[in-house]
Amino acid sequence: NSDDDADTGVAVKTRAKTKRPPLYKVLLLNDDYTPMEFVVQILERFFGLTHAQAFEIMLTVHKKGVAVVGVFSHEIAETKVTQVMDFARRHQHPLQCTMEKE
Ligand code: TYC
Repeated sequence: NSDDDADTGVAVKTRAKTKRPPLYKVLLLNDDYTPMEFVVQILERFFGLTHAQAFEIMLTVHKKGVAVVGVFSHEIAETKVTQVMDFARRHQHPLQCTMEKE
């Protein structure tokens, strides 16, 4: 057995490690100016949420200040953040969206 450690009689099993990529939370932050309906629209459009799901998350952000919208790979999370920030800026709303490692 090629896994044996120099014939000490101790077999050391090795196994190829399949490393899962790290996941990132996409966070939506509250502010006093962005209309509630606009936030709901963003959550439907970019995160594929139903109106009811989007409304619920919007309310959580409104009441608690922040909420996790979803968990994604680094690249997907970055895309979501960019889409939200661009869309908010185009409509001149101060809405903030960020990501952080899970
Ligand atoms: N607080 C905003 C308002 O009262 C609504 C809002 C909710 C803004 C969620 C941002 O991420 C947000 N119009």
